[in-house]
Amino acid sequence: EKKKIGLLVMAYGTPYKESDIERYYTHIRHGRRPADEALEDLRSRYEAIGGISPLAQITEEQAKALEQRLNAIQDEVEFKYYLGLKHIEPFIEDAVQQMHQDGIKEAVSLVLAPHFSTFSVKSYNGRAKETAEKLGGPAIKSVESWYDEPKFIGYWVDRIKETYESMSREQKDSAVLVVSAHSLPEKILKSGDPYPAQLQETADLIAKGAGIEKYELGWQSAGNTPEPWLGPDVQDLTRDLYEKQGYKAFVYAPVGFVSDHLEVLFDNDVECKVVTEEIGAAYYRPEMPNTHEQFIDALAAIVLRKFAE
Ligand code: FEC
Repeated sequence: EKKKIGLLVMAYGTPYKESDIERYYTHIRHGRRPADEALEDLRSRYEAIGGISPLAQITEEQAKALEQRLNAIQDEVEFKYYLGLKHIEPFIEDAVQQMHQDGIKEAVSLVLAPHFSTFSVKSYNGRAKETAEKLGGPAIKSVESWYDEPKFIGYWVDRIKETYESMSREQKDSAVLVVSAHSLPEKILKSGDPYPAQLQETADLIAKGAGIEKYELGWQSAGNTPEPWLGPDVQDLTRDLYEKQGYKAFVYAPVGFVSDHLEVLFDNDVECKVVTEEIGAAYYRPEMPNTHEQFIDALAAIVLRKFAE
């Protein structure tokens, strides 16, 4: 029998049904219940993308596809996936507990977000390791970031090339690529968080690979709090670029995310699109990685490299 290796796949999580929205939002707010107005606002955003988010299903499909791929490209060990979510069950702690109960001694953990930040990846990996330490196993090797993984870059390069090829000559000549990730409070900069520099590198690599000269970095989905968040926000950036450069086509690549979910289906496909319509420019948003083979291959390469360390 082959040795079983835990594949801890961690992701943000999403409400499974409408009635989960309140407890989910409360968890995101560290246990503080949101005001009725904020809750209603979130409900209406889910409503606008069809009631709930496709994220739960996509995350599970990604984990399954990754397990399959890992077991197809090597036969030394057998990888078994465990889903651990940040803000809803199965929580990260539940997944580690389950690995422990199943007698898993070694595991590799991967967050389904490419860029490291103390606010995101560090907290996922910290929760996993803390639980494993409390229980006395498994030993977890944690991937910290994979924003420059060649096959991941290749995924976006190909989608962006396809997008530009689908444009009319006139659009292509006056198009701009907006590469974005989830905004975070600006205070992360004080502790030298690598998040913005990693996004810049992802953008540079993609632009180079796709042969695109006009590209800009943007931030999206910032929280509604009084503190300053990383900017420019993608909507403001769109308006600003239009005013200064007169671009006729905007191509959004939300590379800080890997799935179709609220932050893309609403914040890009509804909110950014409203702005492009206002200014009379074309809106493009290439397909998210989801379970695309090229993307799953990228994740498999990352996990195997970590496992071999
Ligand atoms: O259900 C869905 O389809 C959407 C899932 C979803 C993803 C996601 C990714 C990230 N977030 C990150 C940071 C923050 C910070 C706050 C915050 C707030 C929310 C709210 C919802 C939400 N996030 Fe999220 N995020 C998703 C959903 N996020 C809903 C609450 C309402 C709102 O503000 O819109 C602010 C918390 C606070 O108030 O203190 C900070 C980061 C990512 C990307 C990395 C990752 O996936 O882990 C960073 C998907």
